[in-house]
Amino acid sequence: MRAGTIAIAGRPNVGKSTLLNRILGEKIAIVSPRPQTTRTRILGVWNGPGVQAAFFDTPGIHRAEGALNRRMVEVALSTLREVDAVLLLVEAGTGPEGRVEVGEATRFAIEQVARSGARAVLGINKMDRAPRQSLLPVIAAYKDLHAWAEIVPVSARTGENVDKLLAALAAHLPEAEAPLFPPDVLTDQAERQLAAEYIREQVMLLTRQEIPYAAAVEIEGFDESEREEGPHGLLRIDALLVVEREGQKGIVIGKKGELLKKIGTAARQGMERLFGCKVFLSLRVKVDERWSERPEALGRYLP
Ligand SMILES: Nc1nc2c(ncn2[C@@H]2O[C@H](COP(=O)(O)OP(=O)(O)OP(=O)(O)O)[C@@H](O)[C@H]2O)c(=O)[nH]1
Ligand SMILES: [Mg+2]
Repeated sequence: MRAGTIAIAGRPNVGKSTLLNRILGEKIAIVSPRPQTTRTRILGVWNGPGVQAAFFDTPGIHRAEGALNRRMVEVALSTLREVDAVLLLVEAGTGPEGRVEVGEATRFAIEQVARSGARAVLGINKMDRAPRQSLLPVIAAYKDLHAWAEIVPVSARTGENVDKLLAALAAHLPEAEAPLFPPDVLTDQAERQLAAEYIREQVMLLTRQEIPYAAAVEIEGFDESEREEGPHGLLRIDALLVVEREGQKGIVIGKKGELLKKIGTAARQGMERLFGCKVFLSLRVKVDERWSERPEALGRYLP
């Protein structure tokens, strides 16, 4: 068999986490239309016939400013150096008049992959948004920018070509006597970490301006004493939504607490699907002054 590790890398917002979820058929990585949604590396193990691929979803590679963003990019770049192969994702988009423009941010990400020396497959994501006839020029624009092992257009949203992409990646994994992970391992995230991420996802989706980037989530309680599969099971989760300034606290709570309630309800519904039982979520807000700029605070708030 073949078994190995694959980093899913690329600039922010190209669909890395969406693709991981699509490959696994399970939502283990949060997704939002905002860049810099993923803050840490997330393992997702995929088992196919004669192959096991351990994927690492990574934060978007960008020219980072601030302690939090620098830490995120470090995580992505160090993962590139540790894996058997890299899947670099870019977007299929074309510019005005159908011209293909490979932007500076994408070039920077390609440069980092080249530097890592890893074998790289290029995935051109969001092909559902691109007219068919534009795919060949897009491929042509990327072809000579790096010595790609393969180039595969794909849609993480619709699933088109994901099978082709998996086959292309599997071919570049080392031969192995045994899989790296037991067949029932899906991710390395603990359930309380997934719960925190589901809450943060709703903050990314439901708040604006600087709030999504000022928010972190801490799980204080995860009570499984009444947990069982099905409609009678109950999971009690106590969570803290951490923001950076007093003014942000008022904003996320909202008028009569409405915004916080909306965040909590949406997150709870997602968790109930994920955990397969009822969830009672208590969500409160705490201020930790400028946590994202303090390197020592990052260890606490990054899963
Ligand atoms: N049309 C289309 N949209 C997609 C596709 N894949 C992802 N998206 C959208 O692109 C946005 C970003 O998706 P993410 O999966 O969060 O992107 P990411 O690369 O993980 O982003 P970061 O974690 O911020 O680096 C979301 O709004 C997704 O719904 C796709 O194949 N087609
Ligand atoms: Mg992501």
